[in-house]
Amino acid sequence: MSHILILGGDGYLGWPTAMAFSQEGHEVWVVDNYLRRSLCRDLDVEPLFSTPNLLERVCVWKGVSGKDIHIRIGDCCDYGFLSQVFRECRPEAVIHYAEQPSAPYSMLNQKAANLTLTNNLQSTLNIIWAVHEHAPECHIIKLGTMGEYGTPDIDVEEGWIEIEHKGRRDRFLFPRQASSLYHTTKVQDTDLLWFYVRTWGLRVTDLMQGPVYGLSTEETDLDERLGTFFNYDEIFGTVVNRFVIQAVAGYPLTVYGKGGQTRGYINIKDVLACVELALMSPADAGELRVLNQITETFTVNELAEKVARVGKELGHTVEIKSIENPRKELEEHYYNPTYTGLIELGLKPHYLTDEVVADMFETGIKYKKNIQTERIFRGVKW
Ligand code: USQ
Repeated sequence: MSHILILGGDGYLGWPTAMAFSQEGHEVWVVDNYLRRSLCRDLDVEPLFSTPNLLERVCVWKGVSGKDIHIRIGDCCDYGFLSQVFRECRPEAVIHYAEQPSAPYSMLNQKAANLTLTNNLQSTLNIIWAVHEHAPECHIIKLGTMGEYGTPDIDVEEGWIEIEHKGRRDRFLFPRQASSLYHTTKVQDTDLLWFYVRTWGLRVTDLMQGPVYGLSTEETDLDERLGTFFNYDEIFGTVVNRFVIQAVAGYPLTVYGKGGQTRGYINIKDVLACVELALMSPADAGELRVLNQITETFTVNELAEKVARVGKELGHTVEIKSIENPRKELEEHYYNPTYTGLIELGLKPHYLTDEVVADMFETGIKYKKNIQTERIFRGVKW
């Protein structure tokens, strides 16, 4: 049993992670400042169904599981607050989800850009310092993104690449070229972590995650009130989740541009499994371990076709509509990432089967009356 500190523990991934680790018998501490909730409120992009706040969530969890989760409401950018949490919790592992996670949000305007940059880098720097000062053996598990690599015309390696130059060889972080300010802050996070790994011998795992889909985990399924934050809007919703809700609402699936954009995807259940695998076999002191956290790749067109086919089988009328791409990204490109590290650690993937898509439809149908179609597309352009 470990002391685990989950930063950003109210979010789409944070809350399911907290329950999963609590269920495993770990002593779990959750920190959040409700940034995601307040941004959603300000932009009028509330999730598909409302979720209780952390105080209520931990009470429901206690009732369902008999287990305690400790919560602290505050901002990881406040070093005094974070230091206090580290002193109380004495974590053996810290899981860092405490970032502004949306590419479109980061490109909305100067204020949003500033918030994204400041929040993401300051929180990472504070975590590094808190580990250094209060828990130097603590394993930092950091949510990075596959978007750090971009879509280069060569195979994407798992974090590192050997380069031979003028007859000499060395190992470097794989070249990064992000396509939004949000993704750029993740590149900068990695640079910060790598600098302090070299300097102070920290132990760090950087999980390079692709877009996540789904909303069902073992623990969220125990009680409706334990559900996670599920966005379907353009700002905070990821593409598979959006397509399912669009199909339920009878809104043509919004394929951006040619739809040949290829990404690596992962089921929310596998996110929890990957974080647990990283926890169970920590990085060494002085190691920045990078794992590509995806289980299969799809083009946007393939995703739209899959959602449309399953939707039609379930009796929905589903249209696919290519719209002008609001983003600057390649719409047709080579993409061949390596993602063997987590499989070698023991990951047994849950793939995007028709059954999984059909289950997502079921939830969409249940909350259909809450879907507000004007939230689906606003055209945040860059
Ligand atoms: N897309 C569409 N139609 C839509 C929404 C998205 O065609 O209605 C396309 C996008 O243009 C993009 C792809 O689908 O090519 C994925 O977009 P997304 O919105 O699902 O994902 P993205 O903005 O890249 O960001 C998400 C998470 C982020 C995470 C990232 C992993 O919000 O936190 O880091 O996925 S990755 O994409 O590998 O960088």
